[in-house]
This record gives sequence, C-alpha cells and structure tokens, in this order.
Amino acid sequence: MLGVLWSVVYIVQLGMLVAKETTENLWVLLDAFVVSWILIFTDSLRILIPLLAKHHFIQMARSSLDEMSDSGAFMRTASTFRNIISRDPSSLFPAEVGRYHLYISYACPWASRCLSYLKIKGLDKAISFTSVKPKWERTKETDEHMGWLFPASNTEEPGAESDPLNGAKNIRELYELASTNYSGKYTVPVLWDKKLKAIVNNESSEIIRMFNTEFNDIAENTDLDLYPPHLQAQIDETNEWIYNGINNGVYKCGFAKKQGPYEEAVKQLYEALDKCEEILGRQRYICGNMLSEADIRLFVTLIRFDEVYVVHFKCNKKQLREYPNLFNYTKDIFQIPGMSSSVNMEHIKRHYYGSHPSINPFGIIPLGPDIDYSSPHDRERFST
Ligand SMILES: N[C@@H](CCC(=O)N[C@@H](CS)C(=O)NCC(=O)O)C(=O)O
Repeated sequence: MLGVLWSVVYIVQLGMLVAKETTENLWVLLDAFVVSWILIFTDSLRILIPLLAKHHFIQMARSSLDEMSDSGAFMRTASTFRNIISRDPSSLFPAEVGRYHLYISYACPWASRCLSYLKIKGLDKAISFTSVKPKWERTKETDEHMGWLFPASNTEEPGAESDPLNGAKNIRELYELASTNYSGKYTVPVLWDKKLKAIVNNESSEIIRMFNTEFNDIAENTDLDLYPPHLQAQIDETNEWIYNGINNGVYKCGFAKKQGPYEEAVKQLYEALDKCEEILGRQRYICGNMLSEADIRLFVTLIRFDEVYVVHFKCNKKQLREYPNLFNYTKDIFQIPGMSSSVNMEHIKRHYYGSHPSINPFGIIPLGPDIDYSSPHDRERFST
C-alpha cells in the first residue's frame, strides 16, 4: 500500500518536472521510484505467500490446527511414512530385538494406541520408546510452527525424556533427519529404525498391526491376537464407523470453525456412542466376547472423553459417565494388565488445554472430573 502511494507521489512530481522542463531534483525522484517498487514488491509478497500456501502451491510447516476445508470442517491428512516391518528376516525392515524405537506423546490417542500394544503384547523390552513433553512449543526460531518437544533433560518433565538416539530437540527434527524434502505434519507416533536411521512408519493403525503379528517371535505375549482372521472383517467394519464418528469425530467437533460442521460432527459422534452403548449392553467387547484391536482403538478416545473432549472439544451432549455400559467398559479395558501404564492423564490434560490457543486462549486446565478408572466395574457379567 505504502509502495503504491510512494509511486503516485513520484509520478505527480515527475509530471511537474516535465511541465517545468527542468531536470532539477531528478536523482531524488529516481530514488523515490526505486523505493516505491521495493515497497510494492514486499507488499505483494506479504499478500501472495499466505494465498499460495492456502492453495498448497508452496508448503509451510503444518499442524492439525491448519487442516480445514473451505466450509470450516476439520479434515485430517494422511500419514506419509508407510514402510512395513516383517517377520521375514530378509525384508528391508525385519522384526529384530532392539532395532526399533517408538516416539510417542502420552497425550496423543493415536500414539497411545501403539504404546498400549507395546505394553499388552509384552514388546516393551524389545522396542524402546520415548515420550515428548505434553505442551506444544515453537520448534524453530525462523517460523511459527508449534509442535512436540523433547525435554532438555530427563528430570525436566516427569514422563518425558530427551531423545536418546538422535539428540533431536523436537519431533520436527526427526522428520527433517529422515527426509530432506518432507512437507507434511510432524506427528507422533514415529516408529524409528535405529539401524537405518530412518522413519519406518508414522501411521498408528499400521504400527499396531505390525506389533500384533510381526514380532511374535520376540513378544512376551505371543498368544494375544487382537486381529484374528475370523474377526478381521468385523473389526475393519467397526473401526470404520468408530474412527469417523468417535476417534476422529471428537476432533471434527473440536476443530470445526463453523457451527454447521460442528453440529454435524456432534450428531455423528453421539449416534456412534449410542450404538456402542447398545452393543456393549449385550457383550463384553465391541466385536464380541474377546478383546480386539477395535477395543484398543475405541478406548484411547473414551479415556480422554470426560477429562478433555466434553469441555475442550465441546462434546457435552452427554458425558461418558452417563453411559453405564461404555463407562464400565472403559474401566475394564483400563484394568487389562499393562494398559494403565499407557495412560498419563497429566500429559493428556496439559496437552489439549495448553496447545490449542485458538480454542483455549489462556491455557487454563479444568480441575475435574478426576475419574478413578481403576475402581470396580461390572463387565465380568459377560462370559469371555
Ligand atoms: N494418522 C496419524 C495421526 C497422528 C496425529 O495426528 N498425531 C497428532 C497428535 S494426537 C500430532 O502429532 N499432531 C501434530 C500436529 O498436528 O502438528 C496416526 O494415526 O498415526
């Protein structure tokens, strides 16, 4: 704007000189001309860069808070690293003790489902893991990106540890180490190969499948099969509606920027919760009377529901505690040996309430409701 004004002044004065037929002050005017064009150029960059970024012509550091459709609905983008670890020793990523590391955040439901698998399959001695700090912070001085940071020392933040493998300050650095031209989000979980110094996979739904089957020569709990052949079709079908309505559904409620998409997401969420409540009135687990992958995937959202999503994501039509079957079911899963160690409510609350200033500008963390998920439940009434 300043540039345009400056050039108008220049043209008027130049006109006056021409009218007077003199070259007096011509150099001063030429200076003004150059300055005006520099100003016009910087002005247009300021306008053009966000426009280009919005339409993905150029890539900027991204986070889930940017994943928005034009109608104001939250739209999650797909994960990028999709290699598969195999029990076949000749594969590129063979299942080996001590070779892989899982970077997680206790706050993140997607990362937590991977950690749950490490714990309940008895893989935590074969596959090491590190949790980042709960609250997003700036990852670079040169841009505004906010993301997951490692603490500077292992005593800074209970539950979180500094990066034992690469000395990275944050998750973003791991992605940049693994790929020089990465342009996606810097998400957890990250399954890291210590040998090749590479990201194997950053998609939790695939990581849990690998943990379920490919490490069975190593796992302490080999017999636990959470995706058995006879249930696969049912698990896939259940995952689909639970992901859309509940797992991702709560994010669609919380990150919506318009009333319509918010209301649509809430409707879908409570239809799915009601459906779960009805199913769990007939059987112990969501796909029958045996624990399956679908239960772990459902649990990670339910355990965060009353503590976070009811308030922070405006999912307040009904609380989990108002659904007797779902509430008791959540306690039942929480009490499976190993599961409770994958839940760190302190990290969960500090992350959500502290990392989304557009939703909670002052970062105040509600004190309640502080539910005891280790209290007795009634799920043993169903045979397993
Ligand atoms: N599809 C991924 C999603 C992972 C994901 O969205 N993680 C979130 C934390 S809950 C994250 O790291 N977000 C970082 C960001 O948005 O910048 C998976 O399931 O593994």
